Amino acid sequence: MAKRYWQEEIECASREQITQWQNERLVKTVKHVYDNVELYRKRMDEAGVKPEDIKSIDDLKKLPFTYKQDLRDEYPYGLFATPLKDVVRLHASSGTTGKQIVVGYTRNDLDIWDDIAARQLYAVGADENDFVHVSYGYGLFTGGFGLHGGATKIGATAIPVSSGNTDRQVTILQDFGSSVLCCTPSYAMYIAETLEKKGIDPKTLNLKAGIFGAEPWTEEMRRQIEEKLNIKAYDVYGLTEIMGPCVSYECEAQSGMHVNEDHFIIEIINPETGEPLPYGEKGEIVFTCITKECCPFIRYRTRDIGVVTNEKCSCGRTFVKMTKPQGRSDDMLIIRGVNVFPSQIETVLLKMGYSPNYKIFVDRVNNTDTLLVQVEMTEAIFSDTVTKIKEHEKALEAELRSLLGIGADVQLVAPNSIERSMGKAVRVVDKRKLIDVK
Ligand code: DLL
Repeated sequence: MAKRYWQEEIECASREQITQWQNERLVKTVKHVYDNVELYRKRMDEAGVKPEDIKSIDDLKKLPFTYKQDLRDEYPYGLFATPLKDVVRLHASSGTTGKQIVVGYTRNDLDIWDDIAARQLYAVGADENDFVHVSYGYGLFTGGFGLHGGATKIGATAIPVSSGNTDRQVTILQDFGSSVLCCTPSYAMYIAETLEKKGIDPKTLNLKAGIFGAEPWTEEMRRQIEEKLNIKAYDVYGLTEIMGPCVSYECEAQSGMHVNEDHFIIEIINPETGEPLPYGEKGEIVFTCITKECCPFIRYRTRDIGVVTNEKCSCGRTFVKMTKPQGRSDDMLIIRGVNVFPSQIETVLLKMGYSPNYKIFVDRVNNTDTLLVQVEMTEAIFSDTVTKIKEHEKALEAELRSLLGIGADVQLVAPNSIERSMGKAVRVVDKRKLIDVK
């Protein structure tokens, strides 16, 4: 793919230039939130930090963290730093637990969002000749509108299909000539499965690339999607609180996502102590927004676990890259004292030739944690004898034990028996938590 950028002078800027932008913008943003949001003023006063103490990004660590709980406590508009008359759009997310959180955008915030989504689309090879098929949900979720804004900004034809109605998605893919598909990776797999069932060869479609994110997915899953849809599959990361999709974006190197550092400062911290960690070390991802007007969260604790690298990228972009988040610290399962990420289980399943249609059940029986992995058999296994199926289960159990370091039970279930997801897949049922809540 020829090298192409939406904003080359920014995406390929020198480190000195990026640092200069970050220094100037951080100073301005800290003053903005201190002057306009009571919570920041209170937290900074308590920490003994004044806006004047923040002169450059080296002073970032002096600033208190912001948490998702703060958005819940200040629901709905308590953290907005601009008057409501300047807010032109609201987005919200309910997450898996608790009250929903609300984030506002000014006109200027939306322009920036469109630009970073445009960077993502350019990075995967899209331009004004493309048809961008957006199957992320439109609505309060940021996925649909986020990619849509980028598509119209680059002059491509946006197809705002939204999620659901998979038969119709397929018809549109065929009839409208969609060339870039945007949806969750689990939904991309479902679309691929539907094509297969209908006997449609993906080579007959116009698709060339996909922008998949909003949930964890593995490299194995990427390979499967690329093969089944005959496209290049790119990762995209973001969260409602920061700016929805495209906070970081993958380029043709497909080896991590460039963080839009002219708008967001990324830090990796030790989640236990809050201490910043150097590049290359694994920890919790923390973002500080430095150009947003309405909700410029400062040192926002994402709970996502990842690694940042500043190695030179072959694409020419100079923004640092973050790895695929390896799960959220609050998604991490602790089973019999061992940390288990659902993505580790997915890696094993896909390597062993199973589809990414699985469910993980965790329970506590007689004070001992139990782990059950349900996965759909392949059609070939389905026609095997019961004894053979048991052997396949044992083989998977052995593989899981060797990777996770603890035993897991495996239950192979009939093909197509696990419910498909049109948005973020819910794969873990932790019955221990359900009991705790009661
Ligand atoms: O999922 C925004 C988004 C939309 C991102 C479309 C990408 C594409 P939330 O619903 O607030 O926002 O969920 C944010 O999803 O903290 C991560 O835990 C997870 N997540 C997002 N992208 C990825 C990814 C959107 N590429 C939460 N890989 C984040 C792994 C991801 N996890």
